Amino acid sequence: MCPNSEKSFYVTTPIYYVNDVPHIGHAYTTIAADIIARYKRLEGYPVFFLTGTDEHGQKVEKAAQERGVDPKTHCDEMVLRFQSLWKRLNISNNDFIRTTEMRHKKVVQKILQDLYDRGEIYQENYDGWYCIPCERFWTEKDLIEGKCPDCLRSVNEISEKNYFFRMSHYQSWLIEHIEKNDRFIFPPSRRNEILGFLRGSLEDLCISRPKKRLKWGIEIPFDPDYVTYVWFDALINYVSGIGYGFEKSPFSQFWPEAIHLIGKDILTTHTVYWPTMLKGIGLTPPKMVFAHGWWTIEGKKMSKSLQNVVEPNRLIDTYGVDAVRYFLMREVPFGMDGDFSHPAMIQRINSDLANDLGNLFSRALSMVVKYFEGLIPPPSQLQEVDRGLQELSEKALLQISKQMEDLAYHRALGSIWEIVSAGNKYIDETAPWALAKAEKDRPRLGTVLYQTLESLRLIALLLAAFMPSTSEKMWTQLGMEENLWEQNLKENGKWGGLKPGKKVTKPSPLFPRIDPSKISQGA
Ligand code: ME8
Repeated sequence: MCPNSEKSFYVTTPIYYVNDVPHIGHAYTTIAADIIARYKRLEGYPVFFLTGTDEHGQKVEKAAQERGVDPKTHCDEMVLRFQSLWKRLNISNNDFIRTTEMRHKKVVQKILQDLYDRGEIYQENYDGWYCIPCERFWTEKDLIEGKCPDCLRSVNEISEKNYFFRMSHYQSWLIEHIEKNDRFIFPPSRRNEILGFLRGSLEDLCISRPKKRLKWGIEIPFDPDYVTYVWFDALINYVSGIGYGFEKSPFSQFWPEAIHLIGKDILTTHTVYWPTMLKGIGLTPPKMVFAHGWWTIEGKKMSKSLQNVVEPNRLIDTYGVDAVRYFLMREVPFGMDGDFSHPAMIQRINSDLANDLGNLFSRALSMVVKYFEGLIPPPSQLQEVDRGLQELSEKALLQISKQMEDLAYHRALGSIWEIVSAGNKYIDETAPWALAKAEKDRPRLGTVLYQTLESLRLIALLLAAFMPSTSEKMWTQLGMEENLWEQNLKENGKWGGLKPGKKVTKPSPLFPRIDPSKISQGA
């Protein structure tokens, strides 16, 4: 591997609330982060990938109360559900941060004290409204017909003394920062949304809750009667998770190279609260906040009952990990809303995975086993059709690198499938089964099979970030002895890496076809 020592790459997911079990929405963001982390590692970047859980606040406290357990016990149980799902989904995070950990609490308190000492925090009466599901404060004028403007659920009236962060001071700085850095908020529609929001006046941010109301939080270091507002606590995970304030931590290498992947529901907290908090303590904002779209389930908003229909562990049991990862990234352009349905999933598996990719792989390998005793034949005397496959693959490789830079996962997969289709077309055109009939055509048959297998080697390399287990399987069956994860896309992505003379293995189907009648809608 050739490390790219100039730049580092840091990617994060939101830290998920542990009031409930993980669902497909959580899986979506985490898979997306895993894909870019794996891809960047294959490009030679030092990568840090952080995910974790958001464990404080009223929502979690309430969930624990309803179960009749104390909040910490509740968190300790729920966090395992997230961690075991990430294992099953092959998530390659470098660390997992829990906001109840001491390493996080210390950083939150240090930042609060720092802001207080700089005069950025003051105390005042707060009269307003609070939405527990969103853990957000609202003023009277924000409400829509007396309800939370984000989720349209009931809000609770609050009137109490609280601490405030002088967020309003940073309004013009923030607008300028967003305008100067056109990739800070991505995609551009989200950037416009925030610039629109910032045309109104930005208020100061209430960052505390009196302990008499909420105990489950991080104590404010300069006033033991209060805990920190859960969003102020949570956002800090992005720097506490890489050791901000600690010597010899990854922080100095990875900040501010961060890309925060989030859903569009939490855009304001990440693009308004977070950069102003960072500015307040003298840190540079992250490189990018990418807000993806929202999944509905068979046309409906996700609810408790629908969550069961698409419970991630059940989806993995039914379809396999890589098919789930593939579907979520291929079906919907990253950034747009999407709809999950079992028929759409089955269609993708049967057509893209079993038919296009699976068939190409097993056809090519079977012929090497049958006609060359499994030994990869050397190529000789390339014809135009052979060079065509090579050129198309090389072009796709360059395209994919640009598409991944924009996190355009569906397009990158589209480019990989251009190679898959070209491979299938190449086999149809060169008709190796006909070449096998005459001894004199052996060298030509060898060339055709070498070219096909080489395109499959590139496909395995390019698909590795998206479908890690499938790629590993393809890689070993193609007789590649080097560790797939130590490859470098630039060097090993060049045509001709497949070694003649190496032994391939008899193919086992990569993706068995799924009979739709055997899958109940409840999966
Ligand atoms: O908001 N479609 O946590 P959370 C797509 N703790 N993505 C979805 C989704 C859906 N239907 N539902 C959820 C929180 N998500 C805070 C974050 S970060 C400092 C604190 C994903 O458990 C999406 O990434 O409510 C969304 O932003 C996140 O889950 C919200 O997770």
